[in-house]
Amino acid sequence: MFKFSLIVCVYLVALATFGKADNEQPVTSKDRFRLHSGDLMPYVGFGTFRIQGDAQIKEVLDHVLGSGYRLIDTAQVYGNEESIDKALKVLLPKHNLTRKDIFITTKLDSTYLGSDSVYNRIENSIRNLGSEYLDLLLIHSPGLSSRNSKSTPKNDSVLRDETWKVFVTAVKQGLVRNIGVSNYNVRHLTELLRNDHGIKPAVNQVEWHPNNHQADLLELCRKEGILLQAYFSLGGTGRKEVLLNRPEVVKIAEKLKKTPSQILLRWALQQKIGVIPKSLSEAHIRDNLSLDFTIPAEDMKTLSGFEQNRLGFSLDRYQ
Ligand SMILES: NC(=O)c1ccc[n+]([C@@H]2O[C@H](COP(=O)([O-])OP(=O)(O)OC[C@H]3O[C@@H](n4cnc5c(N)ncnc54)[C@H](OP(=O)(O)O)[C@@H]3O)[C@@H](O)[C@H]2O)c1
Ligand SMILES: *[C@@H]1O[C@H](CO)[C@@H](O)[C@H](O)[C@H]1NC(C)=O
Ligand SMILES: *[C@@H]1O[C@H](CO)[C@@H](O)[C@H](O)[C@H]1NC(C)=O
Ligand SMILES: CC(=O)N[C@H]1CO[C@H](CO)[C@@H](O)[C@@H]1O
Repeated sequence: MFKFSLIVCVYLVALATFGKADNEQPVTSKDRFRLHSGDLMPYVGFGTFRIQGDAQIKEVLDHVLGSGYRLIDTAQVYGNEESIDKALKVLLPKHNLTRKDIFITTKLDSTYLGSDSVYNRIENSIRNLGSEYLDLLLIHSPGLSSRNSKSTPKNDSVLRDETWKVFVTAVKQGLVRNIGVSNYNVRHLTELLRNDHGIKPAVNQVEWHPNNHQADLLELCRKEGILLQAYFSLGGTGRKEVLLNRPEVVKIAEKLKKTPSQILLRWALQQKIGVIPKSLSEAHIRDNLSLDFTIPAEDMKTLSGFEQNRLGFSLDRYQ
């Protein structure tokens, strides 16, 4: 009996020590976040916004898989789900991978938020992606992008709730493994957590970079075990100069012998925030996965201290 207790005790101490060490370890580009479902989601993924057409998608994803990315971020509105499927049919065997080795995120087209077609749209994405399931499905935004005279009279809050109910059904039926949200502020997320129909959101994907970050949103996500995943880490397509050429970023990059892009991605990763950079260039794709270094505290402070200036739309405009 004593021996047994001792073993249990040693085990518990080992578990506590390991758990602690694990928490304190800086995140590396190979690390994965454990979602509520138990699934592991890579912290670093690849974004595919504005990468379109079978040829371009195949060329880019070949570099992406070859560099070691295992998460692909798409959306119904990116119009590339079918191209991604065609490319993966060839590229997975080429890179000695199977569907299980990769993690695919897609997002519900906001035009359909709260509509009768949500379930159909999910089935359609699964068909497009040639898969039996989605690893992660997100509500693309917390409201309709535009309201016109033909829009539903229901407010955004009701549309979000009705969508989430269908998402929960899709998980229960095995179509989708994890569900989450995108562009949710603290108010939207708090509302969902109050009435989640049995499944908490796994992820919140938001605009997040040194010019736009909110401590309260990060704190709420951490408290609830939700992965905060950043987009526009590099300033977004077409606005690279905003962050990549910023003198403080360039200076820190030179000091640490890294590229400005690696500094911006590491700044997020070091705070256990997911990133999904997008690039058409093979060198950039590789560059963006070399993130296993540490930015010293004083430089983290500099980066986090930039004036706040959202690049995309305001999330507060949604009811
Ligand atoms: N949920 C949402 O509402 C939402 C909104 C926006 C984006 N997203 C997701 O987030 C992903 C990332 O956002 P994003 O594509 O807009 O912007 P981003 O990743 O911030 O920036 C992409 C731009 O950075 C350049 N770049 C990439 N790596 C570089 C490097 N190492 N050095 C220099 N430049 C580099 C790329 O140009 P090159 O091609 O020349 O490398 C591209 O123009 C999207 O693809 C999408 O999956 C989601
Ligand atoms: C492919 O992957 C399997 C299983 O991970 C491994 O045993 C095998 O050696 C790999 N083959 C090549 C060519 O990399
Ligand atoms: C949205 O509509 C519902 C049902 O009509 C109502 O209960 C709720 O208070 C409204 N919320 C907002 C933010 O307007
Ligand atoms: C050019 C470059 O930095 N390549 C790196 C990209 O990331 C992979 C995986 O982290 C490294 O092995 C490469 O050296």
